[in-house]
Amino acid sequence: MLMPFEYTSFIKTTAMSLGFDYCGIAKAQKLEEDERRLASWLKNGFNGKMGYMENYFDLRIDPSKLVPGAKSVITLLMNYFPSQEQNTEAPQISKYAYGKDYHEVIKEKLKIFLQLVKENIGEINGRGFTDSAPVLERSWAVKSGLGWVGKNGNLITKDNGSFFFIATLITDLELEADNPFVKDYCGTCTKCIDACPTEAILPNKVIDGSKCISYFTIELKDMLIPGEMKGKFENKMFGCDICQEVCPWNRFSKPTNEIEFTPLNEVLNFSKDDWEELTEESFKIIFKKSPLKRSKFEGIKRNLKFLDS
Ligand code: B12
Ligand code: SF4
Ligand code: SF4
Repeated sequence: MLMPFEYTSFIKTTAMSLGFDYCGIAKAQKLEEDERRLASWLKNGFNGKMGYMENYFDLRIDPSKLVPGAKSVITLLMNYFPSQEQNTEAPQISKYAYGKDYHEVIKEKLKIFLQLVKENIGEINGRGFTDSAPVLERSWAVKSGLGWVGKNGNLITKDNGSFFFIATLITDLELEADNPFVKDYCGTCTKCIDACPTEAILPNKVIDGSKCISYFTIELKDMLIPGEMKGKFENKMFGCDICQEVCPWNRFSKPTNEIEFTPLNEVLNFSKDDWEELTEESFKIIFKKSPLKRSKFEGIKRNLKFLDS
């Protein structure tokens, strides 16, 4: 068993050994400023039809509501920047969705992480999350010193840009906290705001989720995408990376080492015709473990039709 003074370095070494690229720690406390930001975001309806964003408000701003007695929030980042590009003529898929679904890949790693902590430190209370839980992951990443929230709303690291997934582990273990990231390296740049085709990027790092292409192509379950968006999607069929691709900090992106994020051949090489001819049966087999399954076959077909209209 480890001594308490060894806990923090054990956490950080374990994170790296499991394939995470960054690990930062913040003291678990109520997120006072985020409470205000989140309330205003919801009040403005920027969640659109993502009704789940209105649930569990109290849990989102207070980690001790998710893990009783929470003392530390460990934030982990995992690079997903692919080494290969998709066929540029084909309907475009966001880079995060080239390989295996990150929810599954990261969930497995978090499970092992908690197991290792219990084996080496003892019985602790802890829960790991990525994306699907009511946790303000970007805010915790800033509080853990990993980077800043850019004008495009994304968490940006100074060394490697923003093509990272975020995961959090909330625990009742007392750990040494890192200093929050207080600087902002966007400066006078406005490239993301200028490039966003649907004007979803508002002042003060606020994203109108209800106008984001990612929302329309992945989260919106309606049969039709609103007509006023016609001609604005720049061939995006699933998600959108425009505000990250134009960001100068992503010149520093390096390809991921995670084998599970290796792009599917179909993602890289399918032509527009291949997508259009794809049957539901084949979709279910090819994209069984891919993030594309969130849109379902009907969603992908709807998006393709919208790009053509
Ligand atoms: C809902 C959601 C969406 C919605 C709404 C987007 C939004 N901006 O809220 C939609 C579907 C549009 C979306 C799109 C995308 N998403 Co999304 N999404 C989420 C989800 C589930 C919740 C986000 C949320 O709480 N929104 C509410 C608003 C109010 O919170 P927020 O955007 O996180 O903003 C907070 C911070 O910016 C903070 N903040 C602002 N300034 C400052 C300054 C300081 C000092 C601090 C401390 C905090 C701070 O204030 C806000 C809250 O108080 C998170 C996972 C999670 N549980 O966090 C993933 C998540 C944010 N998404 C992610 C990704 C990858 C994307 C896409 C790139 C996917 C794609 N390629 O299509 C796009 C990017 C769009 C964009 N420009 O933001 C990643 C972000 C990784 C990163 N490096 O930042 C996350 C963290 C998922 C994950 N686990 O990796 N997403
Ligand atoms: S992901 Fe695309 S649509 Fe959404 S804010 Fe960024 S550029 Fe705009
Ligand atoms: S494009 Fe410019 S303004 Fe936008 S996030 Fe990147 S550095 Fe910041």
